[in-house]
Amino acid sequence: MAFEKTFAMLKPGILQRRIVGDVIRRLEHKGLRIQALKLMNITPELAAQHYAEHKGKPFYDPLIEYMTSGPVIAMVLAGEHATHQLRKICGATNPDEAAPGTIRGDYSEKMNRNVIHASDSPESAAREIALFFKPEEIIEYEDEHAKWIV
Ligand code: FUP
Repeated sequence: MAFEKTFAMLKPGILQRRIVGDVIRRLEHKGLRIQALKLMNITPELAAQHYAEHKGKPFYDPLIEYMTSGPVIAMVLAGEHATHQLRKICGATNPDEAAPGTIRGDYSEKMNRNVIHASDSPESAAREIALFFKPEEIIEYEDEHAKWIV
């Protein structure tokens, strides 16, 4: 594992509940560096590409409906082992299993409303980043803070 980019998406309920700041604060405090961030409505086509691996499963149609029900915030985050670290901060997919202190553990009650998406591998992250961002939207910059945390 190494310094890498990963992809996160705050799902529609996060905006409605006014907890965007709380969730992003947790990511920043861990040391993850925001390199791209976009408030956007996702089309059914983009949602279908993003969740292609789940097509045909019983939860697929409600998932696409939920993900297109309101704006999301898509992000590129960078850091040491960023994909692994982000997954740990998010907690288990099922909020019943997500530990207190994790984002899903603290803010969600049901699997189909689990508030945040996080890539499950560096390969998925690369695929998902390319779906949501153009290369020029991802900003490389000097991180003065990095020497204190990396
Ligand atoms: P994750 O990688 O943690 O986002 O989880 P998955 O790719 O397995 O699932 C994607 C999304 O589908 C989850 F965030 C919630 C939803 N889902 C369900 O609603 N029911 C299920 O049984 C599994 C997943």
